[in-house]
Amino acid sequence: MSADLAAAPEAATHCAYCALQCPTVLRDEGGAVVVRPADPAGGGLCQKGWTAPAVLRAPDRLRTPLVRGPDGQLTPTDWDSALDLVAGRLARLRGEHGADAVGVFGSGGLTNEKAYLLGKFARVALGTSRIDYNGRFCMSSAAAAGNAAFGLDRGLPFPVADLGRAEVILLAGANPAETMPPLMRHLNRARLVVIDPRRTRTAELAALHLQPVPGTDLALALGLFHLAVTEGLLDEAYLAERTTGFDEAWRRAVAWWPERVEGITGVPVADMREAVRMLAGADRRYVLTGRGAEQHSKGTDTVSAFVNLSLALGLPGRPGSGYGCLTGQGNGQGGREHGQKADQLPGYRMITDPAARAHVAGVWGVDPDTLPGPGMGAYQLLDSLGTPGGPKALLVLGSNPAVSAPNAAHVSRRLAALDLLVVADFVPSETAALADVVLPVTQWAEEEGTLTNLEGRVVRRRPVLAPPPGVRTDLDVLHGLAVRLGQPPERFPTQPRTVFEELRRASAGGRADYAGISWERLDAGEELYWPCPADDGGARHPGTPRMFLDRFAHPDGRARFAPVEDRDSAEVPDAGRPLLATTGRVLAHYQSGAQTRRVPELMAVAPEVFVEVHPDTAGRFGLTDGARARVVSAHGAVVARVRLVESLRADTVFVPFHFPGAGRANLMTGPALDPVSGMPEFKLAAVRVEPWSEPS
Ligand SMILES: Nc1nc2c(c(=O)[nH]1)N[C@H]1C(S)=C(S)[C@@H](COP(=O)(O)OP(=O)(O)OC[C@H]3O[C@@H](n4cnc5c(=O)[nH]c(N)nc54)[C@H](O)[C@@H]3O)O[C@H]1N2
Ligand SMILES: Nc1nc2c(c(=O)[nH]1)N[C@H]1C(S)=C(S)[C@@H](COP(=O)(O)OP(=O)(O)OC[C@H]3O[C@@H](n4cnc5c(=O)[nH]c(N)nc54)[C@H](O)[C@@H]3O)O[C@H]1N2
Ligand code: SF4
Ligand SMILES: [Mo]
Repeated sequence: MSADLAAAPEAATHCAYCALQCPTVLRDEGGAVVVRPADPAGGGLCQKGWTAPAVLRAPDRLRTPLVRGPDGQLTPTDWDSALDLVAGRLARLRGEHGADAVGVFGSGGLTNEKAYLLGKFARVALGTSRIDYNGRFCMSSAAAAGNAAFGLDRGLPFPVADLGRAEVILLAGANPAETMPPLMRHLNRARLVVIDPRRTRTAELAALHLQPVPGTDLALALGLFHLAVTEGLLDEAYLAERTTGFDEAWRRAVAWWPERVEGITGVPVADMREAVRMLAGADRRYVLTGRGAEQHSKGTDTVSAFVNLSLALGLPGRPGSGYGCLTGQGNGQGGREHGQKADQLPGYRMITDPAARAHVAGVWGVDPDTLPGPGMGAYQLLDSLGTPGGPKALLVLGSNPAVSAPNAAHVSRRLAALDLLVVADFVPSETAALADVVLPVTQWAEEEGTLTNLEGRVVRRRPVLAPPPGVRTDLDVLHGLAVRLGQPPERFPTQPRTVFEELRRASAGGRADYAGISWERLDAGEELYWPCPADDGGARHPGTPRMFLDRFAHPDGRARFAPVEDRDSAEVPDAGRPLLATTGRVLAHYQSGAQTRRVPELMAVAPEVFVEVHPDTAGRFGLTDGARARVVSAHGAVVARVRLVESLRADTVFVPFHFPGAGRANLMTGPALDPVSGMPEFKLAAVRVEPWSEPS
């Protein structure tokens, strides 16, 4: 067991869950962990943060490795037997079918150290190209659009606190009042423009709520851009000095005049005009996107269209204004920088770039030619499991794709078709339940490391509690497997700090440069945002809270407009499936619910899956408030309790995705992907809704 896990009775750390990474103080009170906000005046914690310690002592917490026995049951075993078995079978599959017969699925919930070591494990110990992670399902469309526009992808290229001084903020498809409640203290001074088909708690706080047909944000953003031009609201000096590509983008957008856009989106022209005038008329203003705009088969183009709008008004790279994406997972930002993404190496380097390969191979002490090439995105990876030529084994760390991946029935079948599914988790998730080997790991309050929050700031995770006997860290698991696969032990360190030191070197000179960030500096209370290059001639680099103030990260220093146009979504309603289903979150649950469904206080508030339906729609389809219904798409059906919501669009229904079994929202989502980012169409399925009663 790692020495770093010798825990202190009180520890300053951060929340277990989302990318806001609220600072907390944990106290071990005789084995019961009590959490409190480190900065109670500064926004506190949400319900999930307050109740997170319950998961540490979940009655079904995994405490011993499990191996599926001849009787088909998961049976307790010891660590050596479990690791010997996994390594032996991985080596055999690799020997028989080649390195790509083994796949790896990571997570934006993993610390920087875990994400880094997981990528290294895949490329070096396994030699496989088949690695990707759940961040593909999260902000990958915004990342693709951000890289194209700015030459670099940091979700918020400014501190969140800057939002507190904004006059106007446009939120496209984000519901922070439920998904990041403490963030609202930074948003409540601004006039908000909220774009959401539902009248969410965030929309209720808005000065202006645009309520489009789901999946039409691209048209809407084109319409807003069009109005910015035709109303004479362009920032001409900014366009000339700081951007390229306006003419081509405008040549496309010219066809998206407001009346046409109203016809597609249902948003009145007057409201569009009001939104653009509000944004253009203020000094300090932001355009922010969330998953509602991004999780579509045209998500990248949709974000690009919102970036175009923000560039037209001169916002990015200007103090007090900007564009940003509200990244979601605890390490949603760091998770995409250290090499667990199919096409990347640490430092946000591209795996196809010979110089990047040479640098990282040098740090790893291997020949660059032995590093595999790019793999495939998360959905393609899951879709290929157990197919001829596809991986026959999969190692999952930090994700529950049986619930959270799109086209869930199909994905569950693919997981079941594997020769070997290995899941490291601390609770028996729905994916762990399908596994051949389950490895019990530590949780946030029992381990140490770093995460990079939604504003690109690196925060320290610190332990307060010793893990239960029988439980190991993810780093220990990777070390144990790597050594059994013939790697030198020192190549896979188990001390997070040692891994971080290596990560600094591997990221040095890359786009996400952490070389100047040390645990000493973090522990001394410095707030360090990447890029933070190594000390330069003695002066410590201060990190980069605000990016792009002088130049964007493209070689010419300019931001690029993207020439985008609207197109149909993959899901189009028809007579048999006349409604549009969309999905998302509720305050009380986190993601696939594997953690929060184990917290009694949260289950009391949000016990089961529901489908929000407008009363008129309910009347049309014979649905009753509180009764159960089946939401049926071309891909599958979800059973959920009907909740009538007067403020919803009549053509739209909404299902949260936190629930298991027949209540999985992803039973109805399909396999369509964004062609650039590989993002699934999580936010749209053409459906019908019908009354349902339990078969007797
Ligand atoms: N309570 C809670 N908080 C969380 C999480 C959680 O699971 N639970 N997860 C974290 C993570 S990983 C993430 S990524 C973030 C996500 O944070 P958000 O992006 O705020 O969350 P979502 O609920 O997925 O989507 C936001 C809104 O998009 C709307 N929407 C649906 N379809 C469309 C559409 O076509 N267009 C537009 N404009 N809007 C649409 C939905 O109605 C929803 O209100 O939250 C983080 N915080
Ligand atoms: N329909 C629909 N589907 C969606 C979305 C949507 O809006 N609609 N949103 C998508 C988005 S944005 C996201 S981010 C994904 C998230 O969905 P998932 O990838 O399934 O994320 P979680 O539910 O957080 O799953 C994390 C699992 O890993 C475990 N875990 C947590 N931390 C660690 C760790 O450090 N190590 C290990 N080994 N295990 C750990 C948890 O116990 C849990 O079982 O869902 C996506 N799916
Ligand atoms: S907002 Fe996010 S980080 Fe803050 S307490 Fe809630 S879940 Fe935790
Ligand atoms: Mo996410």
